Amino acid sequence: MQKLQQETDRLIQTVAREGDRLSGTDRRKFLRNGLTLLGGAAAAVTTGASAEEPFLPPAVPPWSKRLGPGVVTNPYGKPSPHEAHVVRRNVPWLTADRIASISFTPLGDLKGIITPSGLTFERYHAGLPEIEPQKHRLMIHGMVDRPLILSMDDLMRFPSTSMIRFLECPANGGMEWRGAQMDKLQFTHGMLACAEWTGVLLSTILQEVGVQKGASWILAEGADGAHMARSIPMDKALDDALIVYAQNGEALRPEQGYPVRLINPGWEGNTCIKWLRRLEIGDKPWHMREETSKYTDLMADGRSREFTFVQECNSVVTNPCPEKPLKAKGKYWIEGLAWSGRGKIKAVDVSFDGGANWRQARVTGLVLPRALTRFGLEWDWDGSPALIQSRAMDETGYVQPTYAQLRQARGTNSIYHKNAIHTWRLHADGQVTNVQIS
Ligand SMILES: Nc1nc2c(c(=O)[nH]1)N[C@H]1C(S)=C(S)[C@@H](COP(=O)(O)O)O[C@H]1N2
Ligand SMILES: [Mo]
Repeated sequence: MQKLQQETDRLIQTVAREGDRLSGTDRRKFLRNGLTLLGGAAAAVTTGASAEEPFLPPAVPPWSKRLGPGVVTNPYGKPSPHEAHVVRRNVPWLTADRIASISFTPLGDLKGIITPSGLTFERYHAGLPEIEPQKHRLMIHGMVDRPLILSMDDLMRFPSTSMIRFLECPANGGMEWRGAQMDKLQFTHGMLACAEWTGVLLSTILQEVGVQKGASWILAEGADGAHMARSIPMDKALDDALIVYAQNGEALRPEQGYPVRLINPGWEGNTCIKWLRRLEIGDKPWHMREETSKYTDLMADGRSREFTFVQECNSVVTNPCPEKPLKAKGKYWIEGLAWSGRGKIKAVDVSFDGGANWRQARVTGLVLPRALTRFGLEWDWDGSPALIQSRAMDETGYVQPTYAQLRQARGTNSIYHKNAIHTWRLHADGQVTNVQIS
């Protein structure tokens, strides 16, 4: 940093000095050519003549010499074309086809804690249904006094609330149970997003229909071809489950369940039924396909755990990562994301030697319960190889386990709920690869 500052100061002084000496055409020529007089590397960074060369001030780039297009060129704004690489991606070999598949959030390119709606991972069991909102209805029935069928307009008349919460598929990182399989952060941790969700608390709707005595579970069912359905305990319904119609300030995107979905904050993304059409109130769980053959945890002794709803405390370093290698030795802001389905993140430690030594990172920005939380710390890279890890602790005191601890508790049959401490190997050339060290 200091070196860069000194170099910049020197260049600016030289420009001022040389510029003063010249006048008229000479001066203009000098400014146009920027610092070419300095020769060598400095000259290469001044003219912008080739694709990689910056326009070092005071050289004036072409975009400062003309008018740009006016307002409403993009009636709905899009990212800069230079950010075209920041997109959702899928892994073709992971699923048999794209209809029942998953795409991943590009975590390495994101800042702060909010995932842009258009980059939120997608998970479909039967593709993306095209729903006409004026024809869509949400039915609430079963053990209730006053069953209801709500239109979207009806739903919007109930008191509305917003919360920033993460959404994570419990299969996130599931491929890593078998060793370090995925080559990018996008694929090791990208079944993850965080948004401001707006809608009506499920408890508000339950009050309206009048839940009968003895009711203890709710079935939420989607309007997609899969009719995906999950049983939700009444406690969660009365706590913070939200019937959501908006994400990050605008209507839900079709991919995320337009026009209405369920969000169970901090719980398996799978329980957050999209394209929500039916809520049935009952006195026991339904044991649907997605809670028996899938979304259970097969333990070492052959038994399966059902209804493991909570997404436990987890974290990952997002810079550096395989997509964001380091360019040269020197100072960096090492950062990442931490989250816990049980509440707020309390602390995050970072190791550069595979867990032998730990440094406490700074938790930055908003710290919200069941939300992605940013952490970061300064690190002076001396150019030698490193094993970079992060280890998060949530407000309940739970600490993210090592792979050895996780496998000891859970065996190796699992797919879901992998939250072990992750390791990036930083190589001497700055490249980063995915490794597992116990
Ligand atoms: N109706 C319906 N709801 C669904 C799904 C689905 O296929 N159909 N997929 C579930 C799964 S497995 C996950 S992880 C989340 C993903 O939400 P997202 O696609 O908005 O990221 O939605 C859940 N809700
Ligand atoms: Mo999922």
